[in-house]
Amino acid sequence: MADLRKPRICVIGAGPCGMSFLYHNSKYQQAGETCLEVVCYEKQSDWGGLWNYTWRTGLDQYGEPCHGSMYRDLWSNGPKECLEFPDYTFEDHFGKVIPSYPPRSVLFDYLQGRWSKANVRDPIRFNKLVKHVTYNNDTDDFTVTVKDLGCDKVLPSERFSHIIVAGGHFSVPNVPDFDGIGTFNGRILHSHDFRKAEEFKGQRLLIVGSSYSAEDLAMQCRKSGSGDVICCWRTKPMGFKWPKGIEERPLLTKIDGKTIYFKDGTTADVDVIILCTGYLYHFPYLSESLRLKTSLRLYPAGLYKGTLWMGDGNSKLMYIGMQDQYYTFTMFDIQAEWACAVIRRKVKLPNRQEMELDIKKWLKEESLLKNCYDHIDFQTAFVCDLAKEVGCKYNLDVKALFDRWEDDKYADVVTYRDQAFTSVFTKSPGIKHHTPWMEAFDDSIDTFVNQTPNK
Ligand code: FAD
Ligand code: NA7
Repeated sequence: MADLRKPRICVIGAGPCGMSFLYHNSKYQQAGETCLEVVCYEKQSDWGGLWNYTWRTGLDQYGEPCHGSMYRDLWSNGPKECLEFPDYTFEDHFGKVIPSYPPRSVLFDYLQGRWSKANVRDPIRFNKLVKHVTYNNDTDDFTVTVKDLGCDKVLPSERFSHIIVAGGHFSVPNVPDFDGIGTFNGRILHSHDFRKAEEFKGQRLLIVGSSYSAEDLAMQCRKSGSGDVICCWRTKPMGFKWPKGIEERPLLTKIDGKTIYFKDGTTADVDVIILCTGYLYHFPYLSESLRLKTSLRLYPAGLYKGTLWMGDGNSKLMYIGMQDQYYTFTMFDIQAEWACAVIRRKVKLPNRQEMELDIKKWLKEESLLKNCYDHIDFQTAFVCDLAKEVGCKYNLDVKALFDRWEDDKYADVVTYRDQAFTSVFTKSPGIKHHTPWMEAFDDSIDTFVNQTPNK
């Protein structure tokens, strides 16, 4: 049984969220606070979560569902100044100012720089899949069962006083069915399995969905020479001023051969269907009473401060990064810092009734939001509230940058990634990339970073 006087913490996942927890735990230790035992189980063979790119799709080398949803051509879909860590800026990492929309490899390098500097790899057990987590009412702790994927062996169960769920929620595709889809004479894939835009050169595409993946895959595929792209929407169109070759239509109603029928009575022939229909919250490893069940939203119900599970577990199970995300790395980081502070009793939890009331207040505010600018305001308030709780010395509010990003996208979805932003932490003026995004095909760190600033 875990010694409850001394927390023993299990972190599930070594993606940005789990790593932020390890980072803040190590900060406490560096500051001379008690050293708590933390074990982080990661089913992949390296850290980084989605940022640890894989070419694989379907099942991984161990026969487990492949976690990766990122594609090779991915470039940041928001300015890096919106996700920059105040205590480890991009300038700290690269030693110079770099443009605002880096490719995937540059962002991953930045993340790894912070983790390596803090030396937080030690607690991670790689190739270890968390299979079951249950809460023990009688002993007020958790039993965790883990499989060593390399040895194909379930290890003896372990007991922990706290659980940090940081397994991500953009890995299990939501795959709807459409009339006639089974007879479609072409390729069908979900964005989870999309890896390389070049593959679709010359192909006519139907993209289902009207959110980030739909927008980005439409643009990526056109950039790489695809044929015409039709994006179709269920609730509302994305509404950008699309470049030639991309259009939006209402949702499809049926498919016959290669012909797609849409709600507005139009038809089109396509070669490929890409389902950009989002992801499921899927935590099969958590027992029912510990399992967050939600759709993608800014404030998943049942989490105090968007983090602490109000169901079973006696306030000792926390989820990080489960929100819909405008803020990413800095939001995960402040949630992780808050979780550390709760475990170390630096932040005192109010009684249950007050926690419920706090959740209700946020849910009410969430229900009143009308557009993306409101969403950004809401998440800014969420991040700043946590920052206040932990006494964070930095101002994490980058709402003005997010608002400008949205304006840029609506002004021109082709050129928004060519804009330059100023870091709120270093105040160094932003610089433009040497090549417009639409013409930039070399996404290596070297090419992106080692360029002459255009000042
Ligand atoms: P993940 O990155 O998913 O990491 C979770 C980790 O948990 C993984 O390593 C996984 O292997 C591990 N894990 C899961 N279950 C288990 C288990 N049972 N046992 C052991 N280990 C387990 N964000 C941005 O800021 N900028 C972007 O440009 C951007 N682009 C994106 C593009 C795509 C296609 C997607 C899907 C997301 C994008 N994101 C982007 C958002 C992304 O969600 C976050 O940046 C970040 O990766 C979330 O971190 P996480 O730790 O919550 O989850
Ligand atoms: P999202 O943001 O969850 O969007 C999913 C989209 O799929 C959204 O437009 C949905 O329409 C649409 N959808 C879902 N189910 C259906 C069905 N049955 N029929 C038609 N359309 C459907 O997922 P993304 O992959 O775009 O983004 C996830 C993350 O990846 C994001 O945070 C980025 O960082 C990258 P709705 O609007 O609900 O009608």
